Amino acid sequence: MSTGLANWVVAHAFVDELARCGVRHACVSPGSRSTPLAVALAENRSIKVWIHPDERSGSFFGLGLAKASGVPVALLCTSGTAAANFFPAVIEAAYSHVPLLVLTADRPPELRDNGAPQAIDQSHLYGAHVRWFSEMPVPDGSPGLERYVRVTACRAFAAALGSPAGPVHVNFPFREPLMPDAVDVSDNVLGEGKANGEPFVRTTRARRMPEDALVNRLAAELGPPCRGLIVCGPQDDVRLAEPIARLAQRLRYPVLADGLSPLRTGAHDRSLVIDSHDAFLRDAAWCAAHEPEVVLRFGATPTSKPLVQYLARFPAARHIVVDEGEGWRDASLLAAKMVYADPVAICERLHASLEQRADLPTPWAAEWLAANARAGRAMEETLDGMPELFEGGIFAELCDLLPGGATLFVGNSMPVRDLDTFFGTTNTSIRTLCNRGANGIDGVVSTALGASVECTGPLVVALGDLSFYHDMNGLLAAKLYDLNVTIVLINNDGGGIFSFLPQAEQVEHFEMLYGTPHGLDFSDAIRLYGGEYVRADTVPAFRAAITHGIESPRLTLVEVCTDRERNVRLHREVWAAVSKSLRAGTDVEATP
Ligand SMILES: Cc1ncc(C[n+]2csc(CCOP(=O)(O)OP(=O)(O)O)c2C)c(N)n1
Ligand SMILES: [Mg+2]
Repeated sequence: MSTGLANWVVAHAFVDELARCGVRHACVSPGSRSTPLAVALAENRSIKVWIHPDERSGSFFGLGLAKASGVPVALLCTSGTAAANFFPAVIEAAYSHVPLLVLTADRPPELRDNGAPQAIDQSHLYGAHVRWFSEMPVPDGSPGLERYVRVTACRAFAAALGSPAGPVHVNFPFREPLMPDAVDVSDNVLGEGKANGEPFVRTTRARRMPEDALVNRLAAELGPPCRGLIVCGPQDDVRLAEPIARLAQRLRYPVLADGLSPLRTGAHDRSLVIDSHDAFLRDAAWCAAHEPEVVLRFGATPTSKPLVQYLARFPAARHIVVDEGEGWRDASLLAAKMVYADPVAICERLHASLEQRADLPTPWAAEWLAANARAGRAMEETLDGMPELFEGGIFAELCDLLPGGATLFVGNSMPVRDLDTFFGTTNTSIRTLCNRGANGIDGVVSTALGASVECTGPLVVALGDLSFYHDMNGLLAAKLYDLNVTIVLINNDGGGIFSFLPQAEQVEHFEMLYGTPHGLDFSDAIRLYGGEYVRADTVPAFRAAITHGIESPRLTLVEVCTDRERNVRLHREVWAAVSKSLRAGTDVEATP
């Protein structure tokens, strides 16, 4: 078999298996060495190819597709620094448990480490950030190779969907000529795929069901009347809302629901859901008077620092962390128990084995709900009294404005924090997403655009100006593929988050080192990519702009210009009003 044909066989067999396993999308960046795989992906009828000249944006776009769907997405690039440009998205996928199949083309061994062009050391390039690395052999047409390729593709797919899910790296050396002159398919060059269209190896993974003994032990710890809390951090699995809400109701535990958890929005029972904790847990006196005995945790570390600090005050409480992915998500070192089991199953089994508590309403739950109601009202009133559109108010508005089925993708820095503080709860089912694995301000535009492809409803992305600037290249995908998202650009001309830090007072060169103003006119950027620009400085203008953006078939950028220092003052005004509201009388306004 010629070298070109051997390359063709390896690439087509690998891609054929990915498609049989269920891969539907591939983000391909141009290059020569990757030709066999690029052609195989383009020729596969089950896989849609998305072309991204910039690998960094392309890999984040793939991350967004996989994040929104839960199905592994393939990335492909040529050899050299192209592969290194995938690194930020690979890291984010590793920490946020998103399945990615990272395929990098490489030079054969005789063209490595000896001055050959565009050759870097790609072996284990992403280090411990991938769930599995495999170095493919140089295709040489040897018997048995196709079988190995097919098994490896299935194994890579399975590893990406492991527990927890994450990125997998397969490095493909190809020798020239990269392509055969012609492929005579009648020669049966691809011989080994299963005739029934099944993958070569189908991996099945059972739900990690908790044993009876574990459920009974947990029920004994959680069941007796006590000051218990459920904390649900960032969690992309929307299936969890209903079972957690039902368990909370049975235990009468308040649920401290992160803005990135599925508990805040939707038709499930939200009567025990706490959404203003980020504001009222800043009040030290309130925290001191509300010591929990048991904390049952789901999802990643909460976005809210006040919540994390509140929990850390009480290390004597029994902290039970449920983590289906066998991780160790306990940065405050509080966990007394790590429960490695399917969280839906844990909730359902506990619900079934616990008696409805008869001694209720408890003052504990009532106090949390009352504080939540007071804080919520104080925030609303303070926002209503503001003459302008405040950064936090953007998220309160989006909670009211977004229709059912919409997705709100938020950037890191202040947007994710303001979402957590101000978004509230709603009966409308709105999905909230963020790159919260490594908290980067990179790749936000691309991840959101990728996610929009897998979302049925409209997608709105709200992000800061530096985050937008960081990934402006990502906008090309919106132009090339007519992706209709609405971007809310919160432009405070720099890094607004830093103005909340002690460095704002302590560091002489604060504005140069942290503020980093740029003075860019972003209306030009959005026009470059064929989008529409709308500026919104007031609440009514913002409402109209969002409604327009959602209805319009085009990419829309809604820019809200704010001032960093004033933004800090307004946040502090809100928090002061919340603290004051907690002390205004002792009546219980919401009973469980
Ligand atoms: C890739 C990356 N670089 C740097 C940082 C550090 N960082 C965190 S927030 C921030 C400023 C972000 O500014 P912007 O997106 O405008 O949001 P704002 O703070 O104004 O809300 C920076 C530089 C980071 N998280 N990720
Ligand atoms: Mg900013």
